[in-house]
Amino acid sequence: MSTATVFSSSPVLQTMDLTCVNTIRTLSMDGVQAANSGHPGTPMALAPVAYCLWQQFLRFDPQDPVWPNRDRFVLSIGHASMLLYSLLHLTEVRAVSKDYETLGEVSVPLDSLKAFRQLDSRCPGHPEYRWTSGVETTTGPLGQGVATSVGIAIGRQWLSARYNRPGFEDLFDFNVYALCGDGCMMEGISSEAASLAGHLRLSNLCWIYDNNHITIEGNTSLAFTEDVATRFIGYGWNVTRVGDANDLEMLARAFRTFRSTKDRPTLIIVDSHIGYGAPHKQDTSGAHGEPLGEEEIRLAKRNYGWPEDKKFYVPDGVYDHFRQGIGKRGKLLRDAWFARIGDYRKQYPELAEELFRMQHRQLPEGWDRDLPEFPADPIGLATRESSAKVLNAAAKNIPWLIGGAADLAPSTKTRITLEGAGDFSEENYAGRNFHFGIREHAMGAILNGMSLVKVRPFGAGFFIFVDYMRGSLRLSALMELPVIYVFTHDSIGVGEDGPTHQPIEHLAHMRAMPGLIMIRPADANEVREAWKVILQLHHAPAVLVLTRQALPTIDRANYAPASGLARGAYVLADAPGGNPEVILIGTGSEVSLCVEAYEQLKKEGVRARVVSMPSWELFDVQDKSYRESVLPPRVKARVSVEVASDFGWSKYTGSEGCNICIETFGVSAPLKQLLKKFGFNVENVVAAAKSQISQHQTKG
Ligand SMILES: Cc1ncc(C[n+]2csc(CCOP(=O)(O)OP(=O)(O)O)c2C)c(N)n1
Ligand SMILES: [Mg+2]
Repeated sequence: MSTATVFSSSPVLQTMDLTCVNTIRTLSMDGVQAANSGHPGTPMALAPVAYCLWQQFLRFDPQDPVWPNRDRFVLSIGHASMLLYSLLHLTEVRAVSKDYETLGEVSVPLDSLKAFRQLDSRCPGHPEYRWTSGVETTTGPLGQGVATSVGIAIGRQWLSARYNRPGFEDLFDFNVYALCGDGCMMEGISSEAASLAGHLRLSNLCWIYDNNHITIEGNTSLAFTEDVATRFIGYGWNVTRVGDANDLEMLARAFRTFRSTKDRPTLIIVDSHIGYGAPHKQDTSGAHGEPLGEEEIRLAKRNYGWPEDKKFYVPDGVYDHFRQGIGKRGKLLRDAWFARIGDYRKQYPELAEELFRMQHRQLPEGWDRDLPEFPADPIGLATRESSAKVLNAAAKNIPWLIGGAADLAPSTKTRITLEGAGDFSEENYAGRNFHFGIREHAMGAILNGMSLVKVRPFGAGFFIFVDYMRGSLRLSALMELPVIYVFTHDSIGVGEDGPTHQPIEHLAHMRAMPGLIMIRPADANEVREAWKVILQLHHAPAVLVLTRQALPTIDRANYAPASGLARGAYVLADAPGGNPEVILIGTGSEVSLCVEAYEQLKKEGVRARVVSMPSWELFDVQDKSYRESVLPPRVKARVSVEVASDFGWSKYTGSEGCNICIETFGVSAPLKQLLKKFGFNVENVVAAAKSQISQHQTKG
């Protein structure tokens, strides 16, 4: 097909529509060219799709891009970021401050488009939530966007079910659109998420699949021949097709079909031509991920009937056209919503108050009043058990604390057992217990999506399977979303299940991730304190790491209070006069072992200190004087005890310290045998402490 034919085969584009579409295309091409890197081809192909959706359908007010009932647009093909940036620019979306006040300036001025991919530009390589207003979620790792969109759609259903009332059925009725490509479709996470979306019959969810048959290595025939339509029909989706991405009529018809489909999600498969209009690069992988080049751009612009030498050109009337379309419609909808929220507040003051707090990430008054205290108990209970109690006590007072597990709620003890909590299902979108199925990766992305609509989600599983969801968890951290991850079965403590189920390097993995708060509490009262800290986080995801096996509940009359947890590490037991010869540092299940060793050492006249260190991240942000009061620099004899890799521990023990750890995979056996095999017993800790003392004395 010659380019001319392709170009003129767009029969239904009206003049102003065409001008707007071509503005999006040329801004995208020029942005990538100026950056000398990026992905021009897909924005060129999908400009009409995005234009049709935004201009005719999206219920979005560019003047208030955080209006809670706005439709969400997710660019799952994050590499096509210039498509989104061009739209944000042309629709004059306003910038929003971090505390959600809408500011006067535009989010993406033309200068930002010109500075695509440059330091500090509002237009980074891939769209970043919390950096560019109008970006609903960070995308780039393929598949994450679509999976997150399922979480947004789930969150919307939950909000509707809880807060909509007769006469206020439209309080929450927004739709979620996600634009995806071959890459998203190939990634397993999209299958997990689509399967759940179909199961839950999320009729507010629409994915638009750019079926261009091109990925980086070439034609999709290299690796992808499945029948996507049949696959999605199998998931229970409504599947429709648009044979030409330039056909605005057909696109509009597909979006109308989506809006009138009330019993399942919709997939719109759109056939497009990557690099549309570029004479030498259209339909080739060459249009995917590199600038077209000045000459090819000139020729493409010629094909569009565009001034060939103009760059970043926005013809007269384009801004105004968007103002009259999405701008006007969005503002009317948004203003009407806010007008009615006043009536809602009068009729349902408590629900309105809940919504206000939730949307501002605040907690209800008295949210922590029922959190339990646990009496000292040498046998104690597993931290997953105490966590269940604390979680339920918190959930009682925080109605939007909702979540579930990847088929492991009975093991992770994460069920909300409060009366009426219910199960989230197609029949009951108000349920607070979620069944994500055995889909860890999608669960993480779905939690992100739920958090993006401001409910407080938690997700649970065995710690070992964090491996399966690291991609999503990383985006929680990158987006600064306060998602709560509850991971149990945190060590060789799982015993007989063996090395496939025994985390070793996982604590180190989590500690290495920026922006994440991990807490591994030592007993039931530390669990309570951990939840307290976690629930008050606004901009960080938390990972709570819990045991399967019982841990003694430390006698706080003899040892320091658990409230020390909030500072990440604290002196639990100390030498007389606060003058230790050696410091024992433990986390989680190893803290009680350190205490036992401490008592033994005390009997022998050795001055030891026990530091419980449930969270490196919380400790590292304390001021220096606190940190040095816990770990005095002069005390070099130090022993860390943790049933995991020692990776990173020398940061606290020094290169001459001792790390009692596990350097191999685990083994299948009863826990007692394992603890002996790996050296987690009092004798070993005592011996290590003494050896540290003599080693450092000799040196000193
Ligand atoms: C998880 C993940 N793996 C690999 C990549 C690198 N990558 C970026 S775009 C791309 C090809 C995507 O093809 P497609 O979705 O069809 O986009 P198109 O080329 O059609 O724009 C790849 C492999 C990525 N961004 N994310
Ligand atoms: Mg493709």
